[in-house]
Amino acid sequence: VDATASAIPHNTGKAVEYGAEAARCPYAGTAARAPDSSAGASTLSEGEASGKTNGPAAPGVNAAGGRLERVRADATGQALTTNQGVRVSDNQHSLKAGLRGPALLKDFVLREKITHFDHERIPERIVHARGSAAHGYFECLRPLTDLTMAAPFAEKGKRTPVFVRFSTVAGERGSKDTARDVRGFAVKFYTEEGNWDLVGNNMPVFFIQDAMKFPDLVHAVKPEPHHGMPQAASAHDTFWDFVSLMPESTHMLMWLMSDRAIPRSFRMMQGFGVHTFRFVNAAGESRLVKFHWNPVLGTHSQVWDEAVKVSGADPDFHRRDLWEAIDAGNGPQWELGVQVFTEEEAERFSFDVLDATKIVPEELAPVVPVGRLVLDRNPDNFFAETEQVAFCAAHVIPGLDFTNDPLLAGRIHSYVDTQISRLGGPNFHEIPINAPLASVQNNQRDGMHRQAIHRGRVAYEPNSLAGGCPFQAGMDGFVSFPEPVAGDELRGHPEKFAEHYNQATLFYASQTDWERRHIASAFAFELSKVTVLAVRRRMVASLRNVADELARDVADGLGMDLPDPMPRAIADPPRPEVDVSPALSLTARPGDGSVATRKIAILVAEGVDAKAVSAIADALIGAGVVVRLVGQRIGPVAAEGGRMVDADASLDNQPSALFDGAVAPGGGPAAERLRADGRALEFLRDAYRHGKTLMGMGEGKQLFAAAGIPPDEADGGLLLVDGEPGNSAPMFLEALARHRHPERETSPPAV
Ligand code: HDE
Repeated sequence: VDATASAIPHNTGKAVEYGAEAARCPYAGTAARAPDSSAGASTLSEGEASGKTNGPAAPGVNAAGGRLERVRADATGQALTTNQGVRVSDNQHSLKAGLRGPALLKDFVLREKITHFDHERIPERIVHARGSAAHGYFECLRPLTDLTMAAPFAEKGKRTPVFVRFSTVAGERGSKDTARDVRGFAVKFYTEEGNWDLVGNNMPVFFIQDAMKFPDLVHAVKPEPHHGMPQAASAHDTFWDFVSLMPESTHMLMWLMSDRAIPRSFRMMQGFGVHTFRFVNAAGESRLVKFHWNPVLGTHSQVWDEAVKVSGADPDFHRRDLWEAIDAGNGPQWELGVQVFTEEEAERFSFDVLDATKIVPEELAPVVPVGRLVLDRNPDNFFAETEQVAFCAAHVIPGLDFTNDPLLAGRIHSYVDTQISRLGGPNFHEIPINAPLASVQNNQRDGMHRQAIHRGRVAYEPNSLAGGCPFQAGMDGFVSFPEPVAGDELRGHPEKFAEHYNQATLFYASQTDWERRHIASAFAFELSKVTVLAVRRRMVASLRNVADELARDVADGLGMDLPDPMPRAIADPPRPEVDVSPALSLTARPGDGSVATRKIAILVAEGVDAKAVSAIADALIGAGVVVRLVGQRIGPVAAEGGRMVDADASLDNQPSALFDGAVAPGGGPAAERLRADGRALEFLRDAYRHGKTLMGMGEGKQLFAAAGIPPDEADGGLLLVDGEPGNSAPMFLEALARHRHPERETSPPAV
């Protein structure tokens, strides 16, 4: 429509009020001709290459990428259309009877747009609602054909595409990343034998032994139903009421109160399959197996005060960290390790391997590295991939099978069931992120949102009208391991399930002093938020069965007397095989010593020593560190001698908790300005208290004194240096590689 073509206002009565120009025909919008759609990637046709393959992905090729290519949409150079492909002339105005008249019901463009918008949200996951995911591959480094037929372990160097989602458990979809919580670690392997989902957590045990208790556990930890608080936190009455009545939770509580529950990064946490699974080889022989993901960067955590501050400064801290690392080409890696043992060996353990509140200590079955997981591509679309991905503990492939773990049994049911309401019907396996690379043929039909167009009239088996297809695969298909079963139907648990404390004690005994202190103060903090005294008392009484030292520290922290120990379920518990297992300490996995992707702040202000800034920044960047110049405000800063440096962050927009360490370079006027800025002093105090690596250079050293940070030769993470700036960089990098300096901690904090 040519807006100038007609001088007659549409609303003749209002021409004056709105001005003749405005009252003319509606604004036409800018029109661009859509390129020939036959060449575009945004429409689908059966004829297009689907990217589905029946063979293993070639090394270096992510076969899952091809599958998603089929549905990727890109509007570059295209005109706006309705969902029916009709080009939209005006996306600014609804259709009205006169410019000030009523909107018309026949405006199908507006109605389609609003209707779709009204239904944009789907229910969030009942647990693990908040997550972040990435694509990558699993590479077999050691073939396991003697143990399992499972496709990913078939040959050395074989790569299987994966999609991995990390999550918190209790918080809602929009909650924060650094809550004290378990983290989900769910891996979908797109194998040529079908999809295998290893849906694990970053802790190797769980709160409960039997699926029957899962809804109770989740109701207890979620925000309390009357007022919907607290969000993403276990520090409230109902959680502690429940777990203090469930001594089987004690081992998991030790992990949850440890720093494992506040990881520094998804990239720096372990993952575990938790349950005991089965490997089955081609001869039909079975071994029991536990899965471990060990991060190449090591296991590292935050401290509580830091996690609290991060959640205010950047609630997306872990999501951003994962995204940025992959975006920068520093995708994280994990080693997959397996603990393999026989049923006979398991029989002899002092605990039951079907009990998900127990680990198999590495002393009893070593963790053997068999492959590596590499995450190298961010999703294109959060909703389509991260939100719609549907993991399922029941998704196994030939070569893998379940055990009779009663918690696992409930999971085998739950995951498919939950997707039916979350993803709106039984066809969620057709959503591109969930669709297997292996081809799918069966006689399941119809249902909400069916994508496949099944041809022919046969949807049953056996049949003769379709030549008997699709036919049963027989021994080529998934054959359940023929585990013998016997026994009466009854509700109860095996004898060894009744021992609840041995491994909680083992975990505590295996921690360093500072890890133990953190555990005690986490218990004290969480229980201090509990308003019912009897619940606090019951929990401390339970902790007396773990370690008296711990119970005493927690009771001290709560200002209460030590209660009598809680009576145990069994009077004469079996003796554990090991009293200490060093692998349970975070310090057991320092990582490969690399400082790449760590974030360091260099504090700058007017008059800063620009030479020192660039010398230290260059050295850090050379080692792969992410450097930010943090100023009193962002933008150019006049440095000493007329040079300029550019502050890309400010003391307000990136506070100290977001960094792994900080440097205060020299330059008298800068030091003077920052000394007078409470935010700069707070920045250093927080970094110090959080155990981070710090360096003061020349006049920059004055800032530490002003912040009340005492010089301490014995503190390897506090470097106060003079002289050539470049010479100090190696010292700083070495200290940074140690991640934290918890030896400087005092209780209460001196700084
Ligand atoms: Fe889950 N769990 N779970 N869980 N779980 C879900 O499935 C459930 C358990 C885990 O990134 C739900 O799709 C039951 C243990 C992860 O999408 C639901 C029981 C472990 C994720 C469900 C457990 C997990 C879930 C919610 C006890 C570690 C997120 C939405 C019998 C081994 C996956 C969904 C993702 C998600 C049920 C216990 C890990 C409701 C019934 C133990 C990582 O189906």
